[in-house]
Amino acid sequence: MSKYLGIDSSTQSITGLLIDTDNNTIVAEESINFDEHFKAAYGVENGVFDLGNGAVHSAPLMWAEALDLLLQTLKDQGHDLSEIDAIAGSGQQHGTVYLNNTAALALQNISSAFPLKDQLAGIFSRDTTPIWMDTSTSAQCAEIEDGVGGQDKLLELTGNTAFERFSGPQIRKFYQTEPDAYNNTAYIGLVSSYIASLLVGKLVGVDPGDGSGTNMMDIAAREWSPTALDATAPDLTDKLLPIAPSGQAIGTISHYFMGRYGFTKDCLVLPFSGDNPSSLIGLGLVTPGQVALSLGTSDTLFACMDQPRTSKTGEGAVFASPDGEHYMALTCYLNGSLAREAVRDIYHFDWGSFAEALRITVPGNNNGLILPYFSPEIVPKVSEPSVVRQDLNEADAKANIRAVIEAQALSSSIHARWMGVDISSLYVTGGASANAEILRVYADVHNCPVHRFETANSAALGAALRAAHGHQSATGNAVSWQETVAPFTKPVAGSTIKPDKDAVAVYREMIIEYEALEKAHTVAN
Ligand code: ADP
Ligand code: XUL
Repeated sequence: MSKYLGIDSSTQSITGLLIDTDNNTIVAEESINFDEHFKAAYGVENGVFDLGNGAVHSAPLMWAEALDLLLQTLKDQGHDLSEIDAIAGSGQQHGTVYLNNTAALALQNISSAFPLKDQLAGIFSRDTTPIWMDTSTSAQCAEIEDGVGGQDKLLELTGNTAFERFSGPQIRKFYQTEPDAYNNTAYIGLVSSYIASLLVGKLVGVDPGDGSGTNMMDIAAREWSPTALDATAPDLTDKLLPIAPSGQAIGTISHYFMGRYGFTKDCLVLPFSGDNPSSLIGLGLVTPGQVALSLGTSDTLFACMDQPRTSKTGEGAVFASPDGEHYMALTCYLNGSLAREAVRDIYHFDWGSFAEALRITVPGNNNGLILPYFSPEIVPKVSEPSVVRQDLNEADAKANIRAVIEAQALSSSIHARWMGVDISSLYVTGGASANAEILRVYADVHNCPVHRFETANSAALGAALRAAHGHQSATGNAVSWQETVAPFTKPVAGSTIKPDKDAVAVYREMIIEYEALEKAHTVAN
């Protein structure tokens, strides 16, 4: 029996996905929603705290508690966790976790008699932690770019211009605003490496996939860049562990998880990566040129590339692929599901009537347009929420719903140009990919077929596949990435949505209008 577990610690939930590679099936898929279980205890809303002025944080202790609940739930459902050969995982990207000098020992001595939350509360040098939705670090972005010798230099070195949500600017802000707490920090990890550290019972490093989302990693060498670290904060090298190659196990599962959930001592743990790099694998994008779309809390459009093609305009980000070989190009929108939920809730719709609204309104929306920045936006850069309507009556619920989806799809086309790939098909994942009416708009805007997958949890699936690939390599049974991903990444039969040629023609015109509206109301990134 060959079973592998993928864990994705995301913005609103933590997901576990268990695969069996003997018969190529997903045998378990379970999510723990943070608001549902922890809103009362931690006060999160949509998994986060909005602290104002663009600062958005979450609670790393809550993520540990959620990990316990996830594994307990899988065990209670009757899954025999002793059958799992290896675990890998992913985390929402960029979020930083700050631990003090008691953390290493606390992880090592943890007792399986008590839950993680009772034993780990003292390990943090910062109780809440900034996540990818945080837009409060524009000043630090400029300072870091200056510090390395300019924006072009940072781009050349790390693959990315400075982004507010990236870890480096966030670390710099912490150092500047809370110098004592910064000095009390012994270890800085990302969401990914923090959850991996819990599993192996020792502090572990960040993988290149997530390291490339920090503005601190030399993208060519896949190692921390001393120049970028110096420009970020003092003594940073001492607080970071070396980058951990994505394909090599970081250890075996700790006695805590063996005692509590029945894992065996041989269960390998692979480095965790970012959720988007993990989705690249989970959608089978191991060949350059393939493109996918994730409609989660954030919406992301991404492609697999041979070389790190960079975005000088700051529209896109480049990450190392956890396949150890390729790169991914990514455009990330903050107003993904949260904007869809905003318009759904304003008009008191549910997802059923939301889909119906899309079904009965016409492509092009009778020229009604919206800029759907219910929250600040990453692409294009918008620092304050601002919703702009053109030829659109705010009272017309159905037209507003269509306008939001059309805006998101048109924007995904405009801001994919920098990737330089010809989008001939789109592989779609994330919670909103369940909604075929949304996917229809994407098929028509991009003029290509859209494929849906069995699971919307592609990051967790990618992690499970990475666990399989890593375990097989470690035990002398290495298989190619193509062979690893192929059986699990076939689109659901009959799910493909083909473009409609009349709608395609409408959107070809509409994109010009939309781009003009966007340009009139935003600054270039
Ligand atoms: P994340 O991994 O970022 O936490 P998910 O990929 O799990 O997010 O997506 C969760 C989101 O999917 C929910 O917040 C919800 O807005 C959205 N969603 C779920 N079902 C539908 C649907 N039928 N139509 C549109 N959106 C949906
Ligand atoms: C990517 C990004 C988000 C997070 C949360 O750069 O910020 O997609 O990874 O999913």
